Amino acid sequence: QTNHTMPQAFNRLIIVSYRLPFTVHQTSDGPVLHQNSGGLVSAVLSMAERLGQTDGQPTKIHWVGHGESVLREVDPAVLENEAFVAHPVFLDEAVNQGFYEGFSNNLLWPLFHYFPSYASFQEADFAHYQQANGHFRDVLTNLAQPGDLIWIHDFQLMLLPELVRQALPDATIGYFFHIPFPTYEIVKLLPRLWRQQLIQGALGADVVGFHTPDYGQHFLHSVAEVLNLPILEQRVVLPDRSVLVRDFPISVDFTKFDGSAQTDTVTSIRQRYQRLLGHNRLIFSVDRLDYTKGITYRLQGYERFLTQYPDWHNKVTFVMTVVPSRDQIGQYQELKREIEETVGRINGRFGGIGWRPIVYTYASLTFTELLALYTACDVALITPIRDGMNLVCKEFVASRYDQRGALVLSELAGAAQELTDAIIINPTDTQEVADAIQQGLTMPEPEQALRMNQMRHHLQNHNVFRWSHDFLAAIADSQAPRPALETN
Ligand code: GDG
Repeated sequence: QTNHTMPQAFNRLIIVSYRLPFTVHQTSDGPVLHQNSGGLVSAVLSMAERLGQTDGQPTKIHWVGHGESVLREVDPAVLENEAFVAHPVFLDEAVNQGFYEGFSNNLLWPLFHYFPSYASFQEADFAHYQQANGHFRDVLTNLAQPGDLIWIHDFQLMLLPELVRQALPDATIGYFFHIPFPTYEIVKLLPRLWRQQLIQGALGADVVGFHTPDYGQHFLHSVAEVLNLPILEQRVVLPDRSVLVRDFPISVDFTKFDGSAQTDTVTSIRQRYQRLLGHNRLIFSVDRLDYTKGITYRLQGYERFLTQYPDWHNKVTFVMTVVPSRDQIGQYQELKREIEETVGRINGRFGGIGWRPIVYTYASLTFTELLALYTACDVALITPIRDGMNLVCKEFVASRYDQRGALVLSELAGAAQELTDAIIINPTDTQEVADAIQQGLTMPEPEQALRMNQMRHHLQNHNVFRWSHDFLAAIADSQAPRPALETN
């Protein structure tokens, strides 16, 4: 693995995201924090290892995020482990509701994924969004010291970079956007004041990062349209400084997936699954319950495949896992009902006593179960209608140390711009999906190996450590003195 070192220019790293990387567990001794694992956490932990020492101890990462109310009572010692110090931002329930469920999940999420008809424009939600971003700013201004690097994440905190900039004009701030940034035609649907504040908000950072060059271009176009600011190459020119806007494609911890896939635990779960499924060929998908993930079109594509390629009846099983998410919201409940109806219909139409064409679960998998399925399947079917990046497809590729399996990937996932050796499809074209499943199931082994190796090679080099390193290095670079930018 390439050694990506932490730029030396910073004292402490402060990560800011809506969620803290902990889950709270209630025990008889009171609440205990349990550290989550995930891409961002491992990327940040790898940075921690490279931050060096403070008073003979590894330097800890500070993480600011929304604090569940149980954390109000806890001893501050509980908010710290060997790697992190958590700084909870406590929000009033109504504020959190309007900010997170309302403005973030019911407006920005659908709008920025090109589902404007799902977007709910509520003035009260915007007020709560402003208030909540202000609470994050308050916690940060109490915490930050000169020399710190503040790295803010995602669409819930779009106003925060500018709020921090106003309070701490010399702060070093990075902002990374994890979802698509849409074309100006979509941004224009936001009331004038909202779009001005959101774009201005992001520009409080020194560097604004996106997954793909397109998202960055869309953002720059909105900057020009909404704020009428000059843009020079990839920099927005402000009176006293400039902001670098660039793509930094997020990725996975390649070595972790590659290594874990080869362990005895994963192998034995994989063999158990294969036995249970009668050694059928396997198609696999996993996503959070979300209308952006294209689950219904995927089912229709599979149905078309079963209709047109009947030789596969009894010989193939589609294991489709949907992970519970936001299912208190009407649109998500409706989607869940639609998925379950479609699964029932397809299983009823084609299945028999000894064969279920779709094995559907609405639950989360453990990490080892996930790896067992990544490595057991013949085809991974990843068909979002819109996805900022999509890490599932990258994890699947990283897990395939055996160089087998085919990836069917939507052209509307950010990842499709990198994983060009996948079978790239349009998810709404159910005929194309049906044919891609057939192509994946019948792909000769040498071709599977060739494609898989190209993609693995790419991910080995473009892993999550490179992502965080490149982002932080761009910030360090933006701090270096440079001649004033001039525009004509
Ligand atoms: C957002 C953007 C962007 C899923 N089910 C289980 C499970 N997972 C893990 C996967 C993967 C993660 O959740 C899902 O990541 P994605 O990237 O696919 O999707 P979003 O949650 O929508 O993430 C997305 C991402 O941010 C990063 O910037 O790529 O475009 O929408 O890591 O492995 N993990 C376990 N059990 C499950 O059942 N253990």
